[in-house]
Amino acid sequence: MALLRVVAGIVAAALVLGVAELVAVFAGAQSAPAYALGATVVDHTPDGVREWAIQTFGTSDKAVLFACMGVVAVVVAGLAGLVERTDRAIGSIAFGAFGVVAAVIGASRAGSPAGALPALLGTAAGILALRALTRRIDAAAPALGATTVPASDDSAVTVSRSGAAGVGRRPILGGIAATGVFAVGAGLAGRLLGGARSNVSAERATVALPSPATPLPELPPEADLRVPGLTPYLTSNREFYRIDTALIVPQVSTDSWSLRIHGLVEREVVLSWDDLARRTPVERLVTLACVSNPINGDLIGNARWLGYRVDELLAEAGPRPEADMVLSHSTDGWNAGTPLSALTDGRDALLAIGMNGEPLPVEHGYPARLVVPGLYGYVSATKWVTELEVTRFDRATAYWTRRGWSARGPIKTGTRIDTPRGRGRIPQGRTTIAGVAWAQHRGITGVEVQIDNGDWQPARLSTEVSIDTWRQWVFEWDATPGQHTIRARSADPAGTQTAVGQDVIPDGATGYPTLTIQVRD
Ligand SMILES: Nc1nc2c(c(=O)[nH]1)N[C@H]1C(S)=C(S)[C@@H](COP(=O)(O)O)O[C@H]1N2
Ligand SMILES: [Mo]
Repeated sequence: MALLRVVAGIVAAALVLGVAELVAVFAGAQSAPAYALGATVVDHTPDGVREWAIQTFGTSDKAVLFACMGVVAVVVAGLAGLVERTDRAIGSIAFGAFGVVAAVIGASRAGSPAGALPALLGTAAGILALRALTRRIDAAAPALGATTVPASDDSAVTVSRSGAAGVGRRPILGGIAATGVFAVGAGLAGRLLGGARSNVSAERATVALPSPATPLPELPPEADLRVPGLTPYLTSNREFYRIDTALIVPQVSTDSWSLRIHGLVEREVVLSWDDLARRTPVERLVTLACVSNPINGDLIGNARWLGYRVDELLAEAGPRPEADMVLSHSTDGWNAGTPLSALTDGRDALLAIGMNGEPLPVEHGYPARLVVPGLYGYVSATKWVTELEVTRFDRATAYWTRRGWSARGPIKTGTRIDTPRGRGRIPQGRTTIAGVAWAQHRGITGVEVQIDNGDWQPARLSTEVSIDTWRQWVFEWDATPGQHTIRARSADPAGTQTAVGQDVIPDGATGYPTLTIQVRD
């Protein structure tokens, strides 16, 4: 009996989510409880946990979050089912409480009262199902020999057991199965319809990118040294790291997209996609990096970005003299605070619409995002961007700054060893050590390699394409048998990067990448 009650609670909860998914097709994907609650958890996850999740699960962190939420939901729903009785609706009250909370969060996520509907209607369906299933279980309970039957009364137990299969259990199991089927059907239908309705991939495939004012010059032959195992100079869209807080990739169509520039400006400006089309874009190479990139990590990539100069767009609105920050907002409520000076000092800060010759991939911000050379993504690279709010650092606080990260995030000079890779054993003799080095908007002036605490020796560098992109480096080494420690470090015009190790929080990791390898004899 207890098991049936637990299962009833779980299928009733599944019905809540299934019906909610279906209603969310009309109320907006952001309002589905699974998404709205997940997004709220993401927004309130403590720094340490977030860092641990990113470093442990990488880009699967979102799947892990949903799995954890699923486990919690199953446990809570099972308990609610277990305590529910026809004349004691404790489980239903728990469902109702969940529904109210999810409705409030759904409405606020969707930005409209309609966002409450998925949770409310879903919960109503779930409570009806839980009540109906509980009534059947309670009605059958005496016949099924509930725990109230004294164990010593053998005849009573025997009678009730025999009645179990025939009278009581079949309608209960039927009800549970029907509820489950309905829940899964509604959920799948909601997902399919919602996906078809909002998916912008088809639209993206039809976007014809404008040509830049001047085409990018061809890369110098030595920009990419093409060493086996070494990261290519250009990162393909497929290989490009993805970091964001979005549990559902925002689907923003060019028709609905606009960029509003407001706040401390002379005149508010709203640009539609067609307004952009009347302007001429530029194309630039910029290496984007995440502040959460650990030493030797891969949350960094170099792409060719097509976009409109942010300094020109801002000039149309006319920032007031007291402004010193631009808070850029995305459709999903995320934001970044960028120093106004970084957007207007002449560097190639772009409102990007193209990445490596294609419209922005949807997960990289389609149809438009910011790319600012020299600044970590969390303070600059807003994807799905629709608003530039000109403001001041002492008035506004951006998403990650509220969560303990630095308000300002210039990219720190860094070095990565790509080859040889750690752990494996390598043969003795001539060995190519190679990697990448970056100091966006300052430029890499040199890379040095150290073997076993010996002297630092200069590596060979790829040709500098721009100070906004990384450079490859190569060092030839005659590997001798035994264990060796390899370190690398870079310099920018201000000097050699710091050897002091620091974690990614609050403004980026520092320290030299170190590799320990075994050389065979
Ligand atoms: N809307 C939105 N934009 C965002 C983020 C986000 O969470 N939401 N994350 C930022 C961070 S922390 C980084 S490092 C870059 C990563 O961009 P990519 O995913 O295209 O590599 O996007 C930035 N833009
Ligand atoms: Mo980031």
